[in-house]
Amino acid sequence: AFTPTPEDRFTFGLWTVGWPARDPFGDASRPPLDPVESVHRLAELGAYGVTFHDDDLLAVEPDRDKAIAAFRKALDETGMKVPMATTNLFTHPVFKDGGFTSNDRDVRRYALRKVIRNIDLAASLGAKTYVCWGGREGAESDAAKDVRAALDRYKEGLDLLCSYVRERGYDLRFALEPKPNEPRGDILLPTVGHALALINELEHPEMVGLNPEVGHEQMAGLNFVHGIAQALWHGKLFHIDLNGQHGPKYDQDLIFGHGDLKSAFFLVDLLENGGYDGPRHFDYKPLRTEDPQDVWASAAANMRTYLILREKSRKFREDPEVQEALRASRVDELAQPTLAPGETWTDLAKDDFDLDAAAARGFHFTQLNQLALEHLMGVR
Ligand code: GLT
Ligand code: MN
Ligand code: MN
Ligand code: MN
Repeated sequence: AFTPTPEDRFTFGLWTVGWPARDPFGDASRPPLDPVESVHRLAELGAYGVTFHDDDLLAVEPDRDKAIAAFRKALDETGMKVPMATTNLFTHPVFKDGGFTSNDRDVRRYALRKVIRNIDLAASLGAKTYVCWGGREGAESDAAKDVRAALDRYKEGLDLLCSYVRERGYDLRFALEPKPNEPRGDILLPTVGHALALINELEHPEMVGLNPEVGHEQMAGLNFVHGIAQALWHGKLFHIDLNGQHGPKYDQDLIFGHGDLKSAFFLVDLLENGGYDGPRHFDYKPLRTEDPQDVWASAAANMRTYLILREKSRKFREDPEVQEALRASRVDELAQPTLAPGETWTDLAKDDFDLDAAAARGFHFTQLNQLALEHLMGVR
């Protein structure tokens, strides 16, 4: 029952299963993984597709043309899709002060060329979303970065990329991925809210949305489910990075559900009922302790956890006691506009309102929350 199929639209970054587990304190604990093998293995596990950075394709084959040919062949053989692609503007030391917002103008121009080259490949593979994670766009010192100028350059870069996509006639939209810190001390566009605000200043705001990552908002101490709900409300949830995180600390990139499980439950409930129809994309890191076989167990665990939570959410919504608790908590009453059609502020004065009675009314949220937890814990 919890076996994924392509209809579930699960996707994985090549850089996730392919992470050789090099960290700031230790060398790689696994050998490099051929993207061709990743495509085949993920297809066997029931995934719908893969996503990639330009440089991910070169993990074992340094010749770009050969690497792309082998990747295309694997996609053809398996029927795997590429709904999203992105650019690595963070590994090479040239990007140490950023790509689009490096103080070094030559680097900014190189970064844009690097993105444009991979956009052509992404479009030819049928990708509909192009992610921009500005991991190096930031600073460690407030003296070192003129943030207002950096935002001008961020906008300039995104405007230029949008105009490129329009000129080429590609069916491609951009998705910004917020993160508060790591690898920079402070990263620009640290949260969903900051990124949404920048999008409104762009030449083509309709072409740019978000790719929020579970762990990144939680690193900032924020409620991911609320962030996703607001992104949906703005029509800006173009894509999503699912993973796990234990609160504000370094970016853990755990398997989905292996961090804050309760938040993962409410997230799946929102994605399944809130109008998101994009891929369910996992951006996690198999633990450094794991061997190459364990990597595939970890990939499967992401999808299985999602499917279990999807089932739990369905049962939660169907449970008559939950429906009664939702009514008792008046959750549906919030959907009712505060003024009736035709009313204005003058009508507010006509209310026959009993202040003491309203103040005394309880909302009974405890019962509702407990029911959710009991569904999640599997006792209902
Ligand atoms: C990198 C980062 C992720 C981003 C990827 C897209 S790459 O691993 O940590 O959160 O989504 O560039
Ligand atoms: Mn992360
Ligand atoms: Mn990551
Ligand atoms: Mn991510």
